[in-house]
Amino acid sequence: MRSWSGPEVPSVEGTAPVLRIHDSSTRSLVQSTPEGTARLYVCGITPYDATHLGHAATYLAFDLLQRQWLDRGLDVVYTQNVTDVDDPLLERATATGVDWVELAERETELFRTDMTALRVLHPAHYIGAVESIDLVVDLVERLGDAVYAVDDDLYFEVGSDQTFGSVSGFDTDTMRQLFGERGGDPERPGKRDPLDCLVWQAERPGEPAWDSRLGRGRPGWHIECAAIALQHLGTDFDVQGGGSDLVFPHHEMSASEARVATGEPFAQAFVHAGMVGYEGEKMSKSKGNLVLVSRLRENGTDPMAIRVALLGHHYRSDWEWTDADLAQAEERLAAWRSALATGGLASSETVVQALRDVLSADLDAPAALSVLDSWAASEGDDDGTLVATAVDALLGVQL
Ligand code: 5CA
Ligand code: ZN
Repeated sequence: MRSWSGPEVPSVEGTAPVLRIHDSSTRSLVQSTPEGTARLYVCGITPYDATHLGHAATYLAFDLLQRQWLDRGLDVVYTQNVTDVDDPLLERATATGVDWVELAERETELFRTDMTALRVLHPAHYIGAVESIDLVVDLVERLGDAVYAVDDDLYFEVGSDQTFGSVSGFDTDTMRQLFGERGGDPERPGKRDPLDCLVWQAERPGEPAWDSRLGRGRPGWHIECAAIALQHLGTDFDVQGGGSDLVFPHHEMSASEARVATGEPFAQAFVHAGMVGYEGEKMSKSKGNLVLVSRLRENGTDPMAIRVALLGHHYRSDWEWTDADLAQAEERLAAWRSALATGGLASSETVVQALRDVLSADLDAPAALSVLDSWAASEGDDDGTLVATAVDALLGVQL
């Protein structure tokens, strides 16, 4: 698929400390020490509705991660998928009388525009599920005896993986509950384990399907990300990312499928962004309680203010959006811009070092914004240009 055009990242004198980042699988901060090239996979959108602030916050978290790596002098290979065929997309297309391909293309295009406006770095490999069907078929075949049929559908047997559960660390009851809530089918008769997940779904009347060696059908969700990540990053890549609603079953299942197929670890760290809520609930397309990036943009909001508002919350926390977030971000941005225009500021080197320190400690963007607030209020004989470059490189904010 076509990616979007991301901004250039300027380089800043000096170097960042080693990144420590929270890994869900060990439930601890781990050091991220890729050699030369860092490899990142982030789960992309299911394009049946417009990008909301929850999506934007998650993609910004991984944008910050890449900026830290780049500041350390690493190259980054970034892969992201688009789940452009799946139940919620097909259901929305049917409900609104729109062709599912058109719906997916329209919402993916809007996502690209939103990401560009927010200055989010683009993936080198932006890959759709539909264009990856052959990869999925190959991977299902590599799973061998770990795959079995229920009617004409194919399932991955989680019991084939001794280390199943190592991503989430959840107990069986929690797994069963979340599996049922998040697209799984724990009650389906004929499965070897209620947690076994679909890898290939046989054609259903009125739904799209592709001919393959597995029969006519379409890919399951988790295997899609396993196949795309393995193809474009290989095994044991540095970070698998997404929102915390993907810890289980999605990231658990993809990692398990990939490990069974390859005999290698899937990723070194599993990094998850917290959930953004609105009006008392998780912001979600299915609930419809959305604040859309595109709507804010249409209303004339500066995309940099949206970016600052989102960076004002630590990527791992769950939080609720209010209009006050935007108002505060606009004030901050105005204060920083005015400081830069006026000059007479504290030493840029010290400020840049402080930004690097807080960002390398689990991407603490709120602390970075506080550093900038103090910088804007400081007095000295520095014109602030170096800080502006660092704010662009490390936080993606154009002053
Ligand atoms: N296509 C799959 C991943 S393969 C998917 O989950 N798509 S999505 O459109 O539902 O979500 C896209 C990304 O946004 C995921 O990483 C998801 O975890 C994240 N996300 C969804 N809702 C929120 C929210 N309210 N707050 C923060 N992140 C969210
Ligand atoms: Zn995914």
